[in-house]
Amino acid sequence: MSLADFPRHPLTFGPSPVHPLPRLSSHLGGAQIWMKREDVSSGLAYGGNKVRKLEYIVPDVIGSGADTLVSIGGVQSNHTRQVAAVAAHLGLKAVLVQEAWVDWPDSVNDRVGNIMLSRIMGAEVRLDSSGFDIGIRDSWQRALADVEARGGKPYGIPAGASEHRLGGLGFANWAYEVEQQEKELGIFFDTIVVCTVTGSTHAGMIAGFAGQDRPRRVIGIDASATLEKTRDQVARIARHTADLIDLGRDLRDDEITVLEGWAGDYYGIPVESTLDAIRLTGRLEGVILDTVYEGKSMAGMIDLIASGEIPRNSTVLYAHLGGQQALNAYSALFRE
Ligand code: 5PA
Repeated sequence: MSLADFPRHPLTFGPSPVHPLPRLSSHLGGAQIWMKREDVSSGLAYGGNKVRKLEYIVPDVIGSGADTLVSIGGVQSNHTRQVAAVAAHLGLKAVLVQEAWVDWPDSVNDRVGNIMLSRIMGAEVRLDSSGFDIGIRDSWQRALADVEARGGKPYGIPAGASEHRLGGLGFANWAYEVEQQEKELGIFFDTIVVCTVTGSTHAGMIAGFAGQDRPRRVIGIDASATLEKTRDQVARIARHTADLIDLGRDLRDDEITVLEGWAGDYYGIPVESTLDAIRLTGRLEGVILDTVYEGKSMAGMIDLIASGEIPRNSTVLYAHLGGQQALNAYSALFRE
């Protein structure tokens, strides 16, 4: 099967916008930087990268006859907010396990931003004290069993929709979309930069780009400081997705690049380079990044350009995956 043979339930406005960042590019004195905007590509609760993944999962949900989506993430998970929005849009219920992935002292952490939006959209939100983990969790299995026990029909979506059989397809499609946009713009992005945590965004891109004629670098920036686990998960999902879409060859190890150095010590805790990258992008371009994900991948891209690791004659595409909704839980960091 090729990607086009998989059913896709549109949840986005169409291809996500692509635009240059001229002031950031000239500030860094080198590579031409463009951005592709998953944060403004859907009308469902501010969108983000999970909406695109869910486009390929929804047909399976509908086919299963489920009445409740059950998913999991941290208290400020963007993923669970997008699951809540898609459930509302489809007329389904949502049960969301929100774990204590981030030891963050902000007193409104469990009230504002993503979790507030999920509550507004009618999701059943369950706070759980477990820490960060991208694997399959007991609390999620329990939530699935509880829905069944009360007579519902649950459909499980794991963290970030990554450990789902179809989780990589959305961003394989992103790679095709980029190729199409390049033709229209008369441009070629030789380097893609993307934030990586549960892995299927980056993995889907790798599988999608691997089938294209002209090679390019897809650089994943680790944002959770659990590098080995992340790298394994990205490799596994990339290979699985490549098989699903009949790539017709094995992915090479050098096609799977996850770089560390900008996550700080913990998932969800920004470090100085994160805050610098957020301020720089805000002040030069009026584009907002968050403290958990995009601030860290932007910090990585800035350093890679400054060091020449991404050459000055490169044309770079930064994937903006959304996530600004969590910023209100980090207000103390931006008082000055
Ligand atoms: C997330 C994920 P992957 O999980 O597919 O690697 O994507 C990383 C990522 N940027 C990058 C933003 C804004 C994200 O929300 N978020 C998770 C969540 O629960 O929100 C899955 C972790």
